[in-house]
Amino acid sequence: MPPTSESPIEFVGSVDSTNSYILDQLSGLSPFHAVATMNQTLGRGRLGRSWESPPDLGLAVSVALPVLPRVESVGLYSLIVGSAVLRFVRNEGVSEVLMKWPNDILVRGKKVAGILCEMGSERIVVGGIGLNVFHGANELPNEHSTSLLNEGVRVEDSHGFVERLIAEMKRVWREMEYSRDSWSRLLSPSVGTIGKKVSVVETDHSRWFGTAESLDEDGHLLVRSIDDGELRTVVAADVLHLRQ
Ligand code: BT5
Repeated sequence: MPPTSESPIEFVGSVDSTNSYILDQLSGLSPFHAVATMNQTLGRGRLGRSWESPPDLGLAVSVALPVLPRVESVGLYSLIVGSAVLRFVRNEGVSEVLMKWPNDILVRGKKVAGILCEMGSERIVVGGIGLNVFHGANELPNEHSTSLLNEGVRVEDSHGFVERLIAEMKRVWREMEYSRDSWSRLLSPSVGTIGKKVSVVETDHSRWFGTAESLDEDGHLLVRSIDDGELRTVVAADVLHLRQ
């Protein structure tokens, strides 16, 4: 379906990666142009990992987001998109949902959505969202994942669903555009990791433990190590929430 000026959402039957699709045609896109599919065949995650969305079960959406005045780090964009997805999932009727730094939306500890932001051009950042929608309990990709259906939320109209998601992104974008507050104050309330005991798994697979205290102005996570009490800046590692 071609995009219209009021609602530039392109629904495609199948695509390798909605992020790659948007990145390939950046120059012709208006702000908030979105591409969505229920059949993404080569979904990408962070750090070279993959995102699975079996046909007709998982939704993949990417949005051409206008760059925000004070935001240069891709990590901040990921948290801003995450805060929109968090609100959206809550509004769709899921309780006990939180954002795990830096890009996971979890329901009762299980991943229902993942976010991958990539810088596109000087004016556009691509916000990619993979959301598990129609998976039954036996169709989930692993034991750490869940879906909206698995959480009791039945989506009736996929198009309306994507429209509501994009509307939430636009609302969050407006709020961020006009706010003069620090990023830490704006985004910390959405990051459920803050205040939790965590295990930090570095990209070389080494692991350490601590308590997540706050965010810095680039969206990095500040974690107080239990080894030496030092406040360390976590930039690109994975974080696991530990039982409190
Ligand atoms: C992410 O990466 O969670 C970001 C995923 C972003 C996917 C969207 S879909 C639209 C757009 N187009 C793309 O090509 N990508 C974006 P990461 O934090 O690296 O997590 C990846 C890990 O999550 C995998 O290694 C698996 O362990 C797990 N995983 C894969 N598919 C999953 C799923 N459907 N549900 C839950 N976990 C999944």
